[in-house]
Amino acid sequence: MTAAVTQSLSTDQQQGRFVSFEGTEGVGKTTAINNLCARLDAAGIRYVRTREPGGSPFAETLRTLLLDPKTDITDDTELLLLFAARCDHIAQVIAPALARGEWVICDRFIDSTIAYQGYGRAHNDPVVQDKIAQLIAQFVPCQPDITFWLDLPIAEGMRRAGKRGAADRFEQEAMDFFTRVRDGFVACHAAAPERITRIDATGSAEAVSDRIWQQLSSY
Ligand code: T5A
Repeated sequence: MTAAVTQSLSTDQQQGRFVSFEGTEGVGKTTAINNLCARLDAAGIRYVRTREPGGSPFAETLRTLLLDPKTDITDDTELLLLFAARCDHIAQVIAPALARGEWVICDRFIDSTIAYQGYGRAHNDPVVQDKIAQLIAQFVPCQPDITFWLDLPIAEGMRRAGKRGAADRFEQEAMDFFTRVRDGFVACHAAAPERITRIDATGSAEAVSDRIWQQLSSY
């Protein structure tokens, strides 16, 4: 297993890479990241596993507030808190790991903001999309090398996520919100096909992980 995995990544590929995972609720990002990290462990590749919102102590504090169903804030406040969390996360975790030559495996990053805040909240309002673009330009010095967009019918993701119990502030949104969010990921993919790879997230967790590994190995 270890030898096979190591052979499937070239020496160059074993240098640090910034890999993000994206998708609507319950598509299987956490599960896919677990499986990827197991393969990276087996290959002896050093990586930092992290997530957004969150990833650093301060950003995790903001995550708790952002996901709390009792939090009552405007869309602009939500957007700015997401970027405050991201700014700290990049400074404390992502940039140092990349500088050390390690891989960064991140559960959600900028595409989630475009999809959730730009499409889900703001119905693709160009004014809001412009705000997001400006925030990315100002505060995101490092973008992922590779993004895996796990695509699954919304209802199936909700069904998978629903098995887990209480819904957070985002999971309480209605189906049309998540339909717009998926439209947002479709748009992100169309705008950056060289960075974002669509992964069919139907089928078993093992099959999804194999699709991701196949793509990563050929990157
Ligand atoms: N957000 C985030 C924004 O609005 N803007 C932003 O800029 C950012 C960064 C974060 C929330 O914040 C929002 C988006 C989110 O609503 P999160 O923790 O990332 O929250 O939440 P989710 O995406 O909802 O994470 P989930 O844990 O719900 O989904 P995952 O990680 O995609 O799915 P996972 O792996 O936990 O799987 C869900 C269930 O399905 C099973 C698993 O065992 C689990 O029970 N499963 C499968 N079942 C069958 N077949 C498979 N292939 C399966 N894969 C997993």
